[in-house]
Amino acid sequence: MASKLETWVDECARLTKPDSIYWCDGSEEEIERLNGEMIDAGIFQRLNDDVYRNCHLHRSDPRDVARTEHSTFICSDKEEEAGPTNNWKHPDEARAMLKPMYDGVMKGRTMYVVPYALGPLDSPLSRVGVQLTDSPYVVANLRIMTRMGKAALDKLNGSDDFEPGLHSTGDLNPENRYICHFTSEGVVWSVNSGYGGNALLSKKCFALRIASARAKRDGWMAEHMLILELEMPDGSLKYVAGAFPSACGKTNLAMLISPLENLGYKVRTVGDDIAWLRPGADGRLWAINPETGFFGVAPGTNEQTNPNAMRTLEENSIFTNVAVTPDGVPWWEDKTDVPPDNLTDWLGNSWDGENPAAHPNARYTTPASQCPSISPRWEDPDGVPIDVILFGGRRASLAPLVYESFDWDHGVYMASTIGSETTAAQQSGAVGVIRRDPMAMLPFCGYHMGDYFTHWLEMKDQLTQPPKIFCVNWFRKDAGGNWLWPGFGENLRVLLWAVERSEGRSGADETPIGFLPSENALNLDGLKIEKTALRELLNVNRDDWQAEAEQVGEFYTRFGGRLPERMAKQLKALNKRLG
Ligand code: GTP
Ligand code: SPV
Ligand code: MN
Repeated sequence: MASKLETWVDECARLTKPDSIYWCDGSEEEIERLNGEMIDAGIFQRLNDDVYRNCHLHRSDPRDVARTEHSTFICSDKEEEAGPTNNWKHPDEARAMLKPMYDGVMKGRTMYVVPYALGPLDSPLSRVGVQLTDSPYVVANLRIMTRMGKAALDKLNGSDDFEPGLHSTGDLNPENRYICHFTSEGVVWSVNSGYGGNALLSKKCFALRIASARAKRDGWMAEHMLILELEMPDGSLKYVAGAFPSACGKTNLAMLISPLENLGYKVRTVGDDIAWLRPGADGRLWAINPETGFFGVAPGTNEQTNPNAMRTLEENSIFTNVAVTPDGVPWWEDKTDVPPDNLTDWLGNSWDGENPAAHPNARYTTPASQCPSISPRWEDPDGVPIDVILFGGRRASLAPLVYESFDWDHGVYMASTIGSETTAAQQSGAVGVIRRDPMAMLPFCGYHMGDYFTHWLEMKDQLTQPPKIFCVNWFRKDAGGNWLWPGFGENLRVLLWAVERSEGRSGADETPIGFLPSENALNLDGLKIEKTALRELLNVNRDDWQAEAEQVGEFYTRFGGRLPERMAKQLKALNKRLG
């Protein structure tokens, strides 16, 4: 009898009608052949092998350069299950709409069957997925981002227990773009996009949206989090997880270079985007990075801000929508102070020197194993025990550099309120309005956000040694619009305070919003920062926080009866403390 996998591949092939079907094994020969075919087809451009060995440039369709949240749907049986923060379509309606789009869509193309594993193969948390796609570019990306090919198929070993995802780039028409998650069956259908989180179904679709719903059911967590390892001068290892909204600094924090290395503080990388966490037998929260690569924001990445990323992406990497020099060296804004001459921009035109040379969401896809700061424990099947969880957004005002929650419930409350201020760069809405992005999961929570809050609260019952929860904000600005905090590597100083607090060391002052570092509690050794800037960074303005609490109250009304009572209680208590 045919296995579920064979039956499903056959069914999808009858619908999409590819010329051929190819099962990926993940081998070296396979990727070399695919790269060659993509170069011949103009999908890939080989970069300069002297400086970027075995690297390729891909220019996506200019209408297909980022995730599209308005075309992303949770197709649960009932609308209520998707909640107020997700787009919803009835599964029958979604299937009826999508089937004609898939009908014959792969004619003249190859259907790649891509088995992949999320998480170390021998981890209790790991899962196998299989993506069907007509995009060799997607195959090449999945080979870097996941444990792709034979190893995953061997792990599956003929069983039915895999995550099925059907993907076609179709005609890339944004009007007909859909990323649909059938949450009750755990199936994803994605059509008319070839980009990142829309098309690499392992990433946001399975490792977050589908996994978050499973995690709620089965008592674990799938989160939009980096994981880093901090070695203390006594050699002990501390683990920090951090959730920041997209393009708000996870990759940079995960790879930071310690400015206090001479004092024995070192930072290593475990993951930069997604964490799967489960309670261990010891009552601690253990985390794995389900991925094997980084799909990182290129612009802004340079020798000063993130040298570890710069070293990682020098080999075996894919660059999407960056600019390129005549001799095949990739370039993006702020890679160097002065742009090189005669650049070709991300659209393939001679760069005009005015518009961005690289698309602002240009990305590199690069193997985690090449990262100089990768932790020896990054593939530990048990994961790493988390001591500290950070949440942060981009707040030009209000939110201090760091503050600590009073307890778990208060931490979950704080996490539910994070977000970023809209700026003049955004098209609609008044400047200074907050886009709330609870736990940085707004676009990635596969079920009702109110139930997700409940899940967070209830996880505490499984933990005798829960991580301590903090909020951070690297993005506070002065009246002139300048960053008050240097950020990047210097963020280590905040990590240190948080870790010390988790051990019951280091000083803190109680304020209405939480504990803040007391004077001299932050290690500022060797850092030049004005006293006034520091005071501003650690200031809690009661009037502003009262206004903030009012806005949170408005935000909470969206969740109606599904807002946990314990969260409403936290808001009430905050209001009381603010007087
Ligand atoms: P996704 O991959 O979209 O989930 O993003 P991410 O959270 O990994 O974001 P990333 O680390 O790529 O950072 C995105 C932007 O934030 C870049 O422009 C960085 O230069 C900027 N950034 C990161 N850390 C800091 C910091 O500490 N201070 C300041 N001012 N900017 C930062
Ligand atoms: C994000 O948007 O949070 C990303 C990039 O990490 S993507 O994979 O496109 O979702
Ligand atoms: Mn992300």
